[in-house]
Amino acid sequence: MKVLVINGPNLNMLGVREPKIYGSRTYADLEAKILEDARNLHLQVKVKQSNFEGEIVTMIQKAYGKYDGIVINPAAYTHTSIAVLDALKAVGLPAVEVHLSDIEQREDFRKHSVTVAGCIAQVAGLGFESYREGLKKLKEYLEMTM
Ligand code: CA2
Repeated sequence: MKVLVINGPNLNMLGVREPKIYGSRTYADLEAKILEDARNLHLQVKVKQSNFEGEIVTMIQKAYGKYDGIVINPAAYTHTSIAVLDALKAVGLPAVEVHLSDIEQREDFRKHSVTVAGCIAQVAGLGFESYREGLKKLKEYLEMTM
């Protein structure tokens, strides 16, 4: 099973500031952890990051026909991007939305996710483990449907 992991804006800044919310590990640590989890789950995973909404839309579009599913942390675009939502709906690939922090317990503007409507599930608040749980949920879904 081939899975594309997409990380949105500012996640490349992990470990640089706000360690109380996002932890002190870096983006390189996150990528390494996702790839280790993927190996343990016997998934073929590619990890990508972009600070640009249109680039994320293009990543989702290009995943069509190449990957079996998507794990996505749209970061701030979670709360605003109908373009990312439409791309997820357009390709129709099963997607799981993940967040490091528990967005429901933060500022009001973070409580609502626009993009989750294009996903089969959401995992939030588990730090780096949110990605492992997201990969697991996606694998379970693919095993049921493929
Ligand atoms: O909790 C999450 O994973 C978020 O998707 C992270 C986003 C935020 O906009 C979402 O509301 C929740 C932020 C990405 C990282 O932002 C940083 C900010 C300061 C220092 C380092 C990273």
